[in-house]
Amino acid sequence: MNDRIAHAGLAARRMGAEEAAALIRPGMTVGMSGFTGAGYPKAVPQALAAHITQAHARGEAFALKVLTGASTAPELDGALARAGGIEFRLPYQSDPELRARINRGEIEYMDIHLGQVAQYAWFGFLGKIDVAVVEATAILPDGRLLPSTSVGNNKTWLDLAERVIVEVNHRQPLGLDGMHDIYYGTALPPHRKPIPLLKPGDRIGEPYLRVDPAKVVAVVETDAPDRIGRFTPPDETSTRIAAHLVEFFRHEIEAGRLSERLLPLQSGVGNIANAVLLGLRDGGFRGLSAFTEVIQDGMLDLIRDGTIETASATSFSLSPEGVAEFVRNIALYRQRIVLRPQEMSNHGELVRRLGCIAMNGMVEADIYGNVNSTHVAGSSIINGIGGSGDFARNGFLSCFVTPSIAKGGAISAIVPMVSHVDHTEHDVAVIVTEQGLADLRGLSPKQRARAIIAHCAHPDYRAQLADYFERACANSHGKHTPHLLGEALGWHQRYLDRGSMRME
Ligand code: 0RQ
Repeated sequence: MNDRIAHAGLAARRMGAEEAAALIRPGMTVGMSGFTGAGYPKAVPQALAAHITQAHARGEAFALKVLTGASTAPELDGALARAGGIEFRLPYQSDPELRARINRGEIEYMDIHLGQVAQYAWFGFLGKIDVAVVEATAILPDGRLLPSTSVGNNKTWLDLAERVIVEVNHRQPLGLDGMHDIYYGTALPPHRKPIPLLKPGDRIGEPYLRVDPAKVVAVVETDAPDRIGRFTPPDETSTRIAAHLVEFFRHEIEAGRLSERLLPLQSGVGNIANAVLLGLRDGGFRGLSAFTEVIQDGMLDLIRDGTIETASATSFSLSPEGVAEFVRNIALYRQRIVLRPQEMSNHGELVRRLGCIAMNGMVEADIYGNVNSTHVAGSSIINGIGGSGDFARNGFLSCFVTPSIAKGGAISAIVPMVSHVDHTEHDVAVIVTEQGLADLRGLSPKQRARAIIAHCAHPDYRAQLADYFERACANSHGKHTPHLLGEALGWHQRYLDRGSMRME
């Protein structure tokens, strides 16, 4: 036994990653830990990838159904995809190798709201979960697990899987103890009860993950950091997007629809989200709260300086500098941060009760406010819907942000019709680009189109969009949401054919 593995029976099941990986057989469904590059198993997936490569060299088929919390890292998604070892993957992913194989049609990928994965598994919609591979910070004397830097779907995988492999990562700080809140009051319909959470910082569960020690077939020790890249400092575009949003919040305060402390913030991943958070601090906001999925570097800064008082999430996504700061001040962060299972951090009931302000990135929006968060030209996936839909549908305010152009101006992020729909016009209240902000609340489709074209479109595309809209208003079959169907997706086709959406 050592200080991190304090259960005698589980200490006796320690073994190397290769031996543990050999317990996973072809065709199995494996639930792995990991959410936005944090808390994923570091050793077993790589050993598994090596086994798969060897099996393929012998001419044997070997592929798995891989379920996670959200995106992981090259050591998991990258290694297994490269080995040709994934036949099915769910939910959100962001690994370049995995993405390339999905887009080549080699891997089946199911994109699903992050808040709904656990119940989908509990409903039996994903079939049997054969093995859970879950990273922990430590194992307690009674066998419960001190979670690591993400909780994700770990509770569900540990409860449902027939067999469990635990990776105990010595690199994860023991100071995480007390930061997690694992709610065990969930039930299946028709036996569900209200979830007793009224404020983002409420603790309604227990700090540890339960697992039946009899199911644990292997304990593997690792000593490796989460692998998350550095954030680029906010550029002019993201700073302008942030400024538009901050001005909008000020306007809402003046109108009496928001207080100075706003409402719990949800902020997506990426550099724009980071810039928005910095914009709030620079805008003089204090005593805010967050009910979100991921805590990035930007949010850590705001918690330290008091801009944000309490934050609830399911994962940390910190750069190496962010990790160093987190470890340095972990006692402070433990008082301010709660990490929950993603079925709670992203729960529609809670998002609606708390009245979250949802701010998420998007690929494109159309003139009526439908949003595509996931696909390029309607068919190539970038990452996935993530939790954006959990918050957009249920939040108090649903904001989507993007630069108005992509690929050096060859693409307009505002198009006549989105090439893929993740968030329908009914779930979208505010669209922001560096050009401006369109407040769509209470507007009909044609009113929305005028606002989006005037405020969000890039000047290079504004006249082209206005021309489409006017001709659609004149010639469309129906005049409620005017479209010229033969032309509506023509902008995307032009980009594929000629490398630009511009009409010249
Ligand atoms: O591609 O890297 O090849 O240049 O898309 O775009 O501008 O860097 O923006 O990093 O904020 O990502 C929607 C993908 C935006 C993200 C998306 C190309 C662009 C670039 C990335 P390159 P940017 P971001 C909480 C909520 C869904 C999940 C979500 C996302 C690349 O925000 O995945 O919201 N959201 N989760 O060039 C073609 C366009 C494009 C385009 C951008 N219109 N057409 N390509 N790109 N616009 C977190 C979780 O749920 C875990």
